[in-house]
Amino acid sequence: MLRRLVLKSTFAAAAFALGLVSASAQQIVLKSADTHPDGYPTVEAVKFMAKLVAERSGGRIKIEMYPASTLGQEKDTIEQTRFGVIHMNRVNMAPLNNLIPETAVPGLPFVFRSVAHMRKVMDGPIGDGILKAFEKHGMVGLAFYDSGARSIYNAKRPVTKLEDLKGLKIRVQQSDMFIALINALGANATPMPFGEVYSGLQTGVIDGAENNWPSYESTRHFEVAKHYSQTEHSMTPEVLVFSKIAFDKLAPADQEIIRKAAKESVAEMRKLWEAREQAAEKLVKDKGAQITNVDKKPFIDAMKPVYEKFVKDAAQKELLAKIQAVQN
Ligand code: GTR
Repeated sequence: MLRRLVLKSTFAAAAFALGLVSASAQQIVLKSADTHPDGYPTVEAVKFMAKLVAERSGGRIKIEMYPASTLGQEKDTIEQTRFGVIHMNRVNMAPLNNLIPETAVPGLPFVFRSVAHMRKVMDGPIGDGILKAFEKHGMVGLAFYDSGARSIYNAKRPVTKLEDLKGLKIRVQQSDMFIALINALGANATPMPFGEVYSGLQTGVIDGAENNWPSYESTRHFEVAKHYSQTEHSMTPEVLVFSKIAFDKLAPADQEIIRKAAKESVAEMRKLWEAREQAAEKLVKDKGAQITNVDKKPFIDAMKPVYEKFVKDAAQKELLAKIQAVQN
Protein backbone atom coordinates (compact mmCIF):
# COMPACT_ATOMS: atom_id res chain seq x y z
CA MET A 1 0.00 0.00 0.00
CA LEU A 2 2.73 2.39 1.04
CA ARG A 3 4.73 1.46 -2.03
CA ARG A 4 1.74 2.17 -4.24
CA LEU A 5 1.24 5.54 -2.64
CA VAL A 6 4.88 6.44 -3.06
CA LEU A 7 4.78 5.34 -6.69
CA LYS A 8 1.66 7.36 -7.23
CA SER A 9 3.11 10.50 -5.76
CA THR A 10 6.36 9.99 -7.69
CA PHE A 11 4.27 9.75 -10.81
CA ALA A 12 2.35 12.88 -9.83
CA ALA A 13 5.56 14.80 -9.21
CA ALA A 14 7.11 13.68 -12.49
CA ALA A 15 3.95 14.43 -14.41
CA PHE A 16 3.76 17.84 -12.79
CA ALA A 17 7.37 18.56 -13.74
CA LEU A 18 6.53 17.75 -17.35
CA GLY A 19 3.59 20.08 -17.30
CA LEU A 20 1.15 17.19 -17.65
CA VAL A 21 -0.86 18.02 -14.57
CA SER A 22 -2.61 21.20 -13.66
CA ALA A 23 -1.61 22.66 -10.31
CA SER A 24 -4.79 22.11 -8.33
CA ALA A 25 -6.66 19.06 -9.57
CA GLN A 26 -5.47 15.57 -10.42
CA GLN A 27 -6.28 16.42 -13.98
CA ILE A 28 -3.83 15.48 -16.72
CA VAL A 29 -3.64 18.10 -19.42
CA LEU A 30 -2.06 17.11 -22.71
CA LYS A 31 -1.05 19.59 -25.37
CA SER A 32 -1.59 18.39 -28.92
CA ALA A 33 -0.13 20.16 -31.96
CA ASP A 34 -1.20 20.30 -35.60
CA THR A 35 -0.10 22.51 -38.45
CA HIS A 36 -3.63 22.54 -39.92
CA PRO A 37 -6.46 24.82 -38.85
CA ASP A 38 -9.70 23.92 -37.08
CA GLY A 39 -12.00 22.03 -39.38
CA TYR A 40 -9.21 20.15 -41.15
CA PRO A 41 -9.76 16.36 -40.89
CA THR A 42 -6.59 15.69 -38.86
CA VAL A 43 -7.51 18.34 -36.30
CA GLU A 44 -11.10 17.20 -36.03
CA ALA A 45 -10.03 13.57 -35.67
CA VAL A 46 -7.81 14.43 -32.70
CA LYS A 47 -10.70 16.37 -31.15
CA PHE A 48 -12.82 13.25 -31.60
CA MET A 49 -10.11 11.25 -29.87
CA ALA A 50 -9.98 13.85 -27.08
CA LYS A 51 -13.70 13.33 -26.48
CA LEU A 52 -13.25 9.57 -26.14
CA VAL A 53 -10.31 10.06 -23.77
CA ALA A 54 -12.25 12.54 -21.62
CA GLU A 55 -15.25 10.20 -21.41
CA ARG A 56 -13.21 7.11 -20.61
CA SER A 57 -11.10 8.82 -17.96
CA GLY A 58 -14.11 10.39 -16.29
CA GLY A 59 -12.90 13.84 -17.35
CA ARG A 60 -9.47 13.34 -15.76
CA ILE A 61 -7.45 13.43 -19.00
CA LYS A 62 -7.87 16.50 -21.11
CA ILE A 63 -6.34 16.82 -24.57
CA GLU A 64 -5.97 20.44 -25.59
CA MET A 65 -5.72 21.01 -29.32
CA TYR A 66 -3.31 23.66 -30.62
CA PRO A 67 -4.09 23.86 -34.35
CA ALA A 68 -2.78 26.10 -37.14
CA SER A 69 0.91 25.82 -36.15
CA THR A 70 0.31 27.74 -32.91
CA LEU A 71 3.05 25.65 -31.29
CA GLY A 72 5.42 26.04 -34.26
CA GLN A 73 6.17 24.57 -37.67
CA GLU A 74 6.11 20.79 -37.98
CA LYS A 75 9.85 20.17 -37.75
CA ASP A 76 10.18 22.26 -34.58
CA THR A 77 7.13 20.66 -32.97
CA ILE A 78 8.67 17.24 -33.58
CA GLU A 79 11.72 18.29 -31.57
CA GLN A 80 9.51 19.70 -28.82
CA THR A 81 7.57 16.45 -28.73
CA ARG A 82 10.76 14.47 -28.28
CA PHE A 83 11.66 16.73 -25.37
CA GLY A 84 8.22 16.35 -23.77
CA VAL A 85 7.27 20.01 -24.12
CA ILE A 86 4.48 19.04 -26.52
CA HIS A 87 2.71 15.85 -25.48
CA MET A 88 0.94 14.80 -28.66
CA ASN A 89 1.54 15.76 -32.26
CA ARG A 90 -0.08 15.04 -35.60
CA VAL A 91 2.50 15.38 -38.36
CA ASN A 92 3.22 14.10 -41.81
CA MET A 93 5.81 11.33 -42.08
CA ALA A 94 8.07 13.31 -44.42
CA PRO A 95 9.69 15.58 -41.81
CA LEU A 96 10.46 12.41 -39.83
CA ASN A 97 12.30 10.73 -42.70
CA ASN A 98 15.78 11.90 -41.74
CA LEU A 99 15.28 10.89 -38.12
CA ILE A 100 13.46 7.56 -38.54
CA PRO A 101 14.56 5.66 -41.67
CA GLU A 102 11.50 3.38 -41.56
CA THR A 103 9.22 6.38 -42.21
CA ALA A 104 10.83 7.03 -45.59
CA VAL A 105 9.69 3.77 -47.17
CA PRO A 106 5.89 4.43 -47.10
CA GLY A 107 6.62 7.88 -48.51
CA LEU A 108 8.54 6.54 -51.48
CA PRO A 109 7.16 7.75 -54.79
CA PHE A 110 4.43 5.55 -56.26
CA VAL A 111 5.01 2.83 -53.64
CA PHE A 112 1.28 2.38 -53.01
CA ARG A 113 -0.90 1.16 -55.86
CA SER A 114 -4.06 2.67 -54.37
CA VAL A 115 -5.60 4.08 -51.21
CA ALA A 116 -6.82 0.58 -50.38
CA HIS A 117 -3.26 -0.74 -50.66
CA MET A 118 -1.92 2.05 -48.46
CA ARG A 119 -4.57 1.41 -45.80
CA LYS A 120 -4.03 -2.33 -45.80
CA VAL A 121 -0.29 -1.83 -45.29
CA MET A 122 -0.52 0.87 -42.63
CA ASP A 123 -3.38 -0.82 -40.72
CA GLY A 124 -1.59 -4.17 -40.53
CA PRO A 125 1.59 -5.58 -39.00
CA ILE A 126 3.83 -3.52 -41.33
CA GLY A 127 2.29 -0.29 -40.06
CA ASP A 128 2.57 -1.51 -36.46
CA GLY A 129 6.26 -2.22 -37.01
CA ILE A 130 6.81 1.30 -38.32
CA LEU A 131 4.97 2.82 -35.35
CA LYS A 132 7.17 0.78 -33.02
CA ALA A 133 10.29 2.22 -34.66
CA PHE A 134 9.35 5.67 -33.30
CA GLU A 135 10.21 4.64 -29.74
CA LYS A 136 13.95 4.61 -30.31
CA HIS A 137 13.61 8.26 -31.28
CA GLY A 138 11.70 9.64 -28.32
CA MET A 139 8.16 9.20 -29.62
CA VAL A 140 5.37 6.68 -29.28
CA GLY A 141 3.62 6.11 -32.60
CA LEU A 142 -0.14 5.97 -31.96
CA ALA A 143 -1.87 5.80 -35.34
CA PHE A 144 -1.67 6.65 -39.01
CA TYR A 145 -4.10 8.98 -40.73
CA ASP A 146 -4.74 9.29 -44.47
CA SER A 147 -3.16 12.03 -46.50
CA GLY A 148 -4.48 11.27 -49.98
CA ALA A 149 -2.03 11.59 -52.84
CA ARG A 150 0.37 14.50 -53.31
CA SER A 151 0.57 16.24 -56.68
CA ILE A 152 2.72 19.07 -58.02
CA TYR A 153 1.31 22.55 -58.57
CA ASN A 154 2.95 25.74 -59.78
CA ALA A 155 2.43 29.36 -60.72
CA LYS A 156 4.15 29.28 -64.11
CA ARG A 157 2.65 26.78 -66.53
CA PRO A 158 0.62 23.63 -66.96
CA VAL A 159 2.74 20.53 -66.39
CA THR A 160 1.76 17.49 -68.42
CA LYS A 161 5.15 15.89 -68.98
CA LEU A 162 8.55 15.72 -67.25
CA GLU A 163 10.12 18.39 -69.50
CA ASP A 164 7.58 20.96 -68.24
CA LEU A 165 9.10 20.70 -64.76
CA LYS A 166 12.61 21.69 -65.91
CA GLY A 167 13.92 24.63 -63.93
CA LEU A 168 10.84 25.06 -61.71
CA LYS A 169 11.62 25.72 -58.06
CA ILE A 170 9.34 23.39 -56.15
CA ARG A 171 8.95 23.60 -52.38
CA VAL A 172 9.22 20.32 -50.52
CA GLN A 173 8.91 19.29 -46.89
CA GLN A 174 12.11 19.13 -44.88
CA SER A 175 13.00 15.61 -46.00
CA ASP A 176 16.03 14.48 -47.99
CA MET A 177 13.85 11.95 -49.74
CA PHE A 178 11.44 14.57 -51.02
CA ILE A 179 14.38 16.71 -52.16
CA ALA A 180 15.72 13.75 -54.14
CA LEU A 181 12.26 12.95 -55.53
CA ILE A 182 11.63 16.42 -56.95
CA ASN A 183 15.17 16.78 -58.26
CA ALA A 184 14.89 13.39 -60.00
CA LEU A 185 11.84 14.74 -61.82
CA GLY A 186 14.02 17.53 -63.25
CA ALA A 187 12.74 20.38 -61.06
CA ASN A 188 14.71 22.18 -58.33
CA ALA A 189 13.62 21.14 -54.85
CA THR A 190 13.50 23.86 -52.17
CA PRO A 191 12.84 22.62 -48.62
CA MET A 192 10.75 25.08 -46.64
CA PRO A 193 8.32 25.02 -43.68
CA PHE A 194 4.66 24.68 -44.66
CA GLY A 195 3.68 28.06 -43.23
CA GLU A 196 6.07 29.93 -45.51
CA VAL A 197 4.85 28.44 -48.79
CA TYR A 198 2.06 30.92 -49.55
CA SER A 199 4.33 33.96 -49.33
CA GLY A 200 7.11 32.03 -51.11
CA LEU A 201 4.76 31.50 -54.04
CA GLN A 202 3.52 35.06 -53.93
CA THR A 203 6.99 36.62 -53.98
CA GLY A 204 8.40 34.13 -56.49
CA VAL A 205 10.98 32.65 -54.09
CA ILE A 206 9.48 29.35 -55.26
CA ASP A 207 7.44 28.54 -58.38
CA GLY A 208 5.41 25.71 -56.94
CA ALA A 209 4.92 23.05 -54.30
CA GLU A 210 3.25 19.67 -53.99
CA ASN A 211 0.40 18.54 -51.83
CA ASN A 212 -3.00 16.83 -51.65
CA TRP A 213 -6.33 18.51 -52.49
CA PRO A 214 -7.28 19.50 -48.91
CA SER A 215 -3.92 21.17 -48.20
CA TYR A 216 -3.84 22.91 -51.60
CA GLU A 217 -7.27 24.29 -50.77
CA SER A 218 -6.98 25.10 -47.03
CA THR A 219 -3.71 27.01 -47.50
CA ARG A 220 -5.22 28.88 -50.46
CA HIS A 221 -2.11 28.04 -52.49
CA PHE A 222 -4.45 27.69 -55.47
CA GLU A 223 -4.76 31.50 -55.48
CA VAL A 224 -1.05 31.92 -56.23
CA ALA A 225 -0.20 28.64 -58.02
CA LYS A 226 -3.14 27.66 -60.21
CA HIS A 227 -1.58 24.91 -62.33
CA TYR A 228 -2.22 21.61 -60.52
CA SER A 229 -0.89 18.49 -62.27
CA GLN A 230 -2.17 15.16 -61.05
CA THR A 231 1.20 13.51 -60.58
CA GLU A 232 -0.02 11.71 -57.43
CA HIS A 233 3.61 10.86 -56.76
CA SER A 234 3.37 10.09 -53.04
CA MET A 235 0.82 8.91 -50.48
CA THR A 236 3.04 9.42 -47.46
CA PRO A 237 0.61 9.08 -44.53
CA GLU A 238 0.06 11.34 -41.56
CA VAL A 239 1.00 10.02 -38.14
CA LEU A 240 -0.16 10.74 -34.61
CA VAL A 241 2.67 10.57 -32.10
CA PHE A 242 3.06 10.97 -28.35
CA SER A 243 6.12 12.19 -26.51
CA LYS A 244 7.88 9.10 -25.12
CA ILE A 245 9.12 10.91 -22.00
CA ALA A 246 5.58 12.05 -21.24
CA PHE A 247 4.01 8.71 -22.14
CA ASP A 248 6.30 6.81 -19.80
CA LYS A 249 5.11 8.99 -16.94
CA LEU A 250 1.47 8.03 -17.45
CA ALA A 251 -0.17 5.16 -15.58
CA PRO A 252 -0.52 2.04 -17.78
CA ALA A 253 -4.32 2.30 -17.72
CA ASP A 254 -4.14 5.88 -19.00
CA GLN A 255 -1.66 4.86 -21.69
CA GLU A 256 -4.17 2.26 -22.80
CA ILE A 257 -7.02 4.78 -22.93
CA ILE A 258 -4.87 6.99 -25.16
CA ARG A 259 -3.65 4.22 -27.47
CA LYS A 260 -7.15 2.84 -27.96
CA ALA A 261 -8.81 6.20 -28.58
CA ALA A 262 -6.10 7.12 -31.10
CA LYS A 263 -6.75 3.93 -33.07
CA GLU A 264 -10.49 4.53 -32.90
CA SER A 265 -10.10 8.04 -34.30
CA VAL A 266 -8.74 6.62 -37.58
CA ALA A 267 -12.16 5.61 -38.95
CA GLU A 268 -13.55 9.04 -38.06
CA MET A 269 -10.57 10.71 -39.74
CA ARG A 270 -11.08 8.73 -42.95
CA LYS A 271 -14.75 9.65 -43.10
CA LEU A 272 -13.89 13.33 -42.71
CA TRP A 273 -10.98 12.99 -45.13
CA GLU A 274 -13.00 11.52 -47.98
CA ALA A 275 -15.61 14.27 -47.70
CA ARG A 276 -12.95 16.99 -47.51
CA GLU A 277 -10.98 15.65 -50.49
CA GLN A 278 -14.04 15.89 -52.70
CA ALA A 279 -15.06 19.29 -51.39
CA ALA A 280 -11.53 20.68 -51.76
CA GLU A 281 -11.14 19.45 -55.32
CA LYS A 282 -14.45 21.05 -56.27
CA LEU A 283 -13.67 24.31 -54.49
CA VAL A 284 -10.27 24.85 -56.15
CA LYS A 285 -11.71 24.05 -59.57
CA ASP A 286 -14.57 26.49 -59.01
CA LYS A 287 -12.01 29.13 -58.01
CA GLY A 288 -10.08 28.72 -61.24
CA ALA A 289 -7.36 26.14 -60.58
CA GLN A 290 -6.28 24.53 -63.86
CA ILE A 291 -6.01 20.77 -63.49
CA THR A 292 -3.92 18.67 -65.85
CA ASN A 293 -3.42 14.94 -66.10
CA VAL A 294 0.01 13.44 -66.64
CA ASP A 295 1.13 10.20 -68.17
CA LYS A 296 2.63 8.71 -65.00
CA LYS A 297 4.91 6.17 -66.68
CA PRO A 298 7.89 8.55 -67.29
CA PHE A 299 7.46 9.95 -63.77
CA ILE A 300 7.60 6.46 -62.29
CA ASP A 301 10.64 5.56 -64.43
CA ALA A 302 12.45 8.69 -63.24
CA MET A 303 12.21 7.51 -59.62
CA LYS A 304 14.85 4.80 -59.89
CA PRO A 305 17.64 6.89 -58.32
CA VAL A 306 15.37 7.77 -55.39
CA TYR A 307 14.77 4.10 -54.66
CA GLU A 308 18.48 3.39 -55.01
CA LYS A 309 19.35 6.15 -52.57
CA PHE A 310 16.67 5.52 -49.94
CA VAL A 311 16.25 1.78 -50.03
CA LYS A 312 19.79 0.84 -49.21
CA ASP A 313 20.10 -1.22 -46.10
CA ALA A 314 18.65 -4.70 -45.58
CA ALA A 315 15.87 -3.48 -43.25
CA GLN A 316 14.63 -0.93 -45.79
CA LYS A 317 14.79 -3.46 -48.61
CA GLU A 318 12.80 -5.93 -46.56
CA LEU A 319 10.23 -3.32 -45.62
CA LEU A 320 9.78 -2.29 -49.26
CA ALA A 321 9.40 -5.89 -50.42
CA LYS A 322 6.81 -6.53 -47.72
CA ILE A 323 4.82 -3.43 -48.71
CA GLN A 324 4.86 -4.40 -52.36
CA ALA A 325 3.77 -7.94 -51.56
CA VAL A 326 0.60 -6.85 -49.76
CA GLN A 327 -2.40 -7.66 -51.93
CA ASN A 328 -5.57 -5.66 -51.65
C1 GTR B 1 0.20 18.30 -45.52
C2 GTR B 1 0.35 17.58 -44.21
C3 GTR B 1 1.03 18.46 -43.21
C4 GTR B 1 2.33 19.02 -43.75
C5 GTR B 1 2.13 19.61 -45.13
C6 GTR B 1 3.45 20.06 -45.77
O1 GTR B 1 -0.40 17.46 -46.47
O2 GTR B 1 -0.91 17.23 -43.71
O3 GTR B 1 1.24 17.73 -42.04
O4 GTR B 1 3.30 18.04 -43.79
O5 GTR B 1 1.47 18.71 -46.00
O6 GTR B 1 3.57 19.92 -46.98
O7 GTR B 1 4.31 20.56 -45.06
